[in-house]
Amino acid sequence: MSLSKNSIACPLDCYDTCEALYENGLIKGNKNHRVTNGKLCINFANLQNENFLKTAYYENKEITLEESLNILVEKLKNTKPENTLFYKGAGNLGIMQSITKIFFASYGSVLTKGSLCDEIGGYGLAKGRGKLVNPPIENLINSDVIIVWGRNFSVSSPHMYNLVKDKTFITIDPIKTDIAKKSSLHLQLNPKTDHELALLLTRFAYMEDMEDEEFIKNNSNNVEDFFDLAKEKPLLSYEKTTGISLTDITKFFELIKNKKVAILIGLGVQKYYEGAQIIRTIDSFAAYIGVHNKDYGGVWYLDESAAGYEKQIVSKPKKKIPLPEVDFSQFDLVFIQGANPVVSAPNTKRIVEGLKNSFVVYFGTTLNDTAKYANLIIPASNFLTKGDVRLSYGHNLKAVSNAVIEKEEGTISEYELASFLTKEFSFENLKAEEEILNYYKNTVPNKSHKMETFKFIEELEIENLYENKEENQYYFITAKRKRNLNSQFESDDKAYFNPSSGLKEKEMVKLFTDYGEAIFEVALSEDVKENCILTYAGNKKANYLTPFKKDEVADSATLQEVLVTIDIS
Ligand SMILES: Nc1nc2c(c(=O)[nH]1)N[C@H]1C(S)=C(S)[C@@H](COP(=O)(O)OP(=O)(O)OC[C@H]3O[C@@H](n4cnc5c(=O)[nH]c(N)nc54)[C@H](O)[C@@H]3O)O[C@H]1N2
Ligand SMILES: Nc1nc2c(c(=O)[nH]1)N[C@H]1C(S)=C(S)[C@@H](COP(=O)(O)OP(=O)(O)OC[C@H]3O[C@@H](n4cnc5c(=O)[nH]c(N)nc54)[C@H](O)[C@@H]3O)O[C@H]1N2
Ligand code: SF4
Ligand SMILES: [Mo]
Repeated sequence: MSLSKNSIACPLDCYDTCEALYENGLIKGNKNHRVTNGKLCINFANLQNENFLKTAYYENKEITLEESLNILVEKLKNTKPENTLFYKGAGNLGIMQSITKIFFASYGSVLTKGSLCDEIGGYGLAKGRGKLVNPPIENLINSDVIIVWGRNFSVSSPHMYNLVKDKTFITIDPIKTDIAKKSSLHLQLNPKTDHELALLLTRFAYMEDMEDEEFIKNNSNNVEDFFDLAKEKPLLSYEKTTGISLTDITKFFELIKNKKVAILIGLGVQKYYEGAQIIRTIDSFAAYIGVHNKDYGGVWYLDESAAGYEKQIVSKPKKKIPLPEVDFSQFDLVFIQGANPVVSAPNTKRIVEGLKNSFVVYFGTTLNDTAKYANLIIPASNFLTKGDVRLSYGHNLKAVSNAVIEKEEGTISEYELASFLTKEFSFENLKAEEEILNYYKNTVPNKSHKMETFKFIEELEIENLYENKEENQYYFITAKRKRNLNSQFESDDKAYFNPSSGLKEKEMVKLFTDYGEAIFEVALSEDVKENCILTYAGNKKANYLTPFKKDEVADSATLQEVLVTIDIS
């Protein structure tokens, strides 16, 4: 982290949390930020070239910022607070983005809980170990073998990958991803069978005498129950359900035996109704072979980036509703900040209908797909013009942002908007912006990745997708892509199939699920498993197919809990 006045944090929602330096109008990656290591990625370049919003709009007509703020105040004063919704996305992950929550919670708006992203997995991991803290980056560097499990490591965290690119990799993923191609072994499993694979690996670990007796003795008292769970099914049955041969499992153990092992778990394993149970089974396998609590290796996921800090931005909403289930039509006014639900939230048809039936205020930096449905658009000032701090969910370094250029006159920062509204409604003054930022800049968080107790998972109650899948149906995979950041920047709206599908390149197909349908252009790729369809994050059609149903415990999106059929009529 740099304390110089010209550092800029990349605001994008990304594991790497890079820091840049602004010098004479040029922006370069900070060489002293260990993860950034002097380089920035294509998405940072995309962000620099972004056509930032400079004007406010009301019913599609340009108005001044002041007019837009007056309309907002007027609307809020004439609407019942409980009929308003505050909806925040992940367009900018700086901590100051949450400041507006304080106002909307005091005003009485409904807020959201859960996420479209990682909460299911976070819940599952915390359940077994009480907290969610990644090991320090040094532990990754000190490992020999890295198991990349449901994460496209070299694409979704390119800088973390660069730090360890010479290690031995094993990838567990239905898609032959970039990191799978760089791996010594790729286990191309069927989607939503990771819990079974983890149990199978546990059986082999036992046979290989790889149980970490010391970790288990010191931290846990229920390993027998976990092992009983692993023994419930015959070994060979796992071969069929997971699609992984026992020969490949043998190779897996040849690669990890007597090695320092790191496991990087990504979103892929948990986009399902029982995703929390699935990830906990993986973590239990990891604990069984003793990956935890060492000075090397460990398990990484998207951690609670603010762990170890005292929360400086505290809001107390009266009511919260699960994010994936939000129905905008239930509200008289919705305030959408830093989000693009028309592309990123599940079940696009329902989202669009909802937006059409509410007064929509959009507060963002660009005219995105959601802004098209807004009655009132308030332009947020861009990342180069406002101070912020970014904590990372991928590693233990932070990045600091300074206002390095003057903001456009017609725009307003999140802090300025929150202060303005707070004054208009005569609510208690906000804490000073500098005070909040200085706290995060100067505080060394009090956190440790070491766990005091570990509770192995003892039972699984999972409805397997493979049990319900018809021969002509496909699993639905939706994953990140190099050249865009969720719905920001260019999009790839194609549906990727294996050539064995018999479809033709560029052919248009109608796909449907229990939740919706859309027409896609076909792209063929050997990288996609035969029984899967791949669409990338930011695909404008993908979420027509996804369920708005939350998972079983974490109020979060289950984007892959769905089977897809091709409409041949
Ligand atoms: N370039 C780029 N980087 C990004 C982002 C971006 O949009 N673009 N987005 C950022 C955000 S918001 C996040 S949350 C992170 C997420 O980054 P990742 O954790 O890498 O998540 P995904 O790319 O969604 O999915 C990872 C992998 O899971 C695989 N997968 C799907 N289903 C299954 C399954 O059932 N089992 C297993 N084992 N694997 C499965 C997919 O094929 C995919 O390769 O990336 C961040 N970084
Ligand atoms: N099909 C499918 N759907 C997905 C995913 C997937 O992989 N596949 N991934 C899911 C995941 S992991 C995530 S995290 C979500 C992300 O979904 P969202 O949180 O909705 O994020 P984005 O769609 O990227 O939209 C972010 C918007 O924020 C605005 N913005 C950027 N910077 C600022 C700023 O400084 N201030 C303000 N006020 N606005 C700003 C930009 O204009 C941008 O349009 O999508 C989820 N949806
Ligand atoms: S890798 Fe991620 S954090 Fe780093 S510059 Fe690119 S988008 Fe930003
Ligand atoms: Mo995400």
